[in-house]
Amino acid sequence: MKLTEFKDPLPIPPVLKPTWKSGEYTYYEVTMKETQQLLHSELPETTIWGYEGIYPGPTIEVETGERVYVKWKNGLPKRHLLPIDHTVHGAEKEKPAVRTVVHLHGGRTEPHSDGYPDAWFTNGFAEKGPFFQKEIYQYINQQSARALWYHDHAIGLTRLNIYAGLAGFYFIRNSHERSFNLPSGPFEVPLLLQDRSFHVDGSLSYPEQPENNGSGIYPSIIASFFGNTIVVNGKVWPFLEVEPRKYRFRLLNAANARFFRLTLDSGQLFYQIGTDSGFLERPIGVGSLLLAPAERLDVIIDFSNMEGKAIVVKNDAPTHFPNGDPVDPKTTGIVMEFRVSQSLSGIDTSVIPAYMGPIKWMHANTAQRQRFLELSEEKDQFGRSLFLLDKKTWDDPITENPLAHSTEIWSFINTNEDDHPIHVHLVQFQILERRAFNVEYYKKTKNIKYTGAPIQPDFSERGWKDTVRCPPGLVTSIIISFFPYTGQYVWHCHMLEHEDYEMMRPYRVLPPP
Ligand SMILES: [Cu+2]
Repeated sequence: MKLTEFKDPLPIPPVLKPTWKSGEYTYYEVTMKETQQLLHSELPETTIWGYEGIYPGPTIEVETGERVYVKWKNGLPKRHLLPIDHTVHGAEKEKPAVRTVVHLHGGRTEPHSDGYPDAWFTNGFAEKGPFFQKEIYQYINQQSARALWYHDHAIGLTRLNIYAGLAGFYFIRNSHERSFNLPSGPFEVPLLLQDRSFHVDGSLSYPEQPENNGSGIYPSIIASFFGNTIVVNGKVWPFLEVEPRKYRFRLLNAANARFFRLTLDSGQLFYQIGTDSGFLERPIGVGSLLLAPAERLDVIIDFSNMEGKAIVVKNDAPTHFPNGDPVDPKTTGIVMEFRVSQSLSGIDTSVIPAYMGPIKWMHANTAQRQRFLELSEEKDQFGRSLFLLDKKTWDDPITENPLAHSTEIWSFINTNEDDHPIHVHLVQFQILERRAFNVEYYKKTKNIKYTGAPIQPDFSERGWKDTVRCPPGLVTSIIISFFPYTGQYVWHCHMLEHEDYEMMRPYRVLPPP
């Protein structure tokens, strides 16, 4: 059964209303609930898990410096919607099947509010993981305007909990952003991109075992999930009616493992104004947008003079990325459609700013330390793929322990075939360079023999980031300052099947001596 594309309008997640707001702080309560939602009008309703019972969750909007408290509550049933692999660390049979913990991705958050994977809790906080500290999380939002997102991070279940629907946007706003006169209000649209597969009864389909993996484990984790439909803001292949004017789109790749490389079939450019963590210095016009899982892009599309046109957003990122199978042009190659069918409600006075302000560039010679960290593919005891960071598992002792307020270079040596999007909690960083090296020689000797000159980051990446693509055969170097908190965080690959199966490590920011 092939669902008809562009059948349903794009939903826009509602903005969450605070439970309490004073001059000092804002307080939200958010309950995770199991509900039914229509993800395509030709499908029966789908059982999903949503923050406040909707998928994606409501958008949280805050100001720079606003003190925000959120009580994340688990109101989910005892039984999981999706197949749990009990051989995965943290998801053992004796643990509660339904455990949740919320991470605000891109936030500079104190450790006990960061959603540490072992700080999980069950319905009504009846049971709690060993790192659980508090019911109400604090976010001080000492960050400039940008798009963050909140999502589940429970140990051994993240891929399943996010697949069930537990993700939403979190925008930080400020007067600097407002001074640009960007398209706003109805002309600013969040786009949360995912892929999903469905059973004919409308229920979410997630593989229970990799094909022919011979592990004998059932259900078994898979190496990467790729769905056969593209879902935007919780609708399969939606359309959006627009006016002939400029729109700002806040793009987020919230897929488990799929990369997106987006183009407009009108041949138009996207004007990119921001990265994961704020504005670029200047806008860039680009024909295609590449988004690895967890990356965000802030772009403007100008629909002026396009009255009556239908513009399809296409995707051509191979699965796996970058060396996998091509997408199917009739299904996973299609994302959504813009219909320039509405008449202009008023003159478009919004602008694409010529300059958004300076970025304080960090230089390699300011780093106190450089760490070389291999991204490797191994086999587990059952013969399944196992991806590791620096050849270590989640349970190995902590080895990344930077001092607070110190600066380090982390160089990710990718010796396997996948491009891994590496995310470091607490911090934002800049990409210094990528450089080709001799993989076979490295595997034999553990020495890096470079085979090419340093490659500068893409223009689209020349800003603050919290997630970096680490392509195969390259050493990808980022520069990070660790502040303002000390304590224990995690860093990991954001392909969720990798993250859940050992491609995640704790790290600790130590107080200065
Ligand atoms: Cu990975």
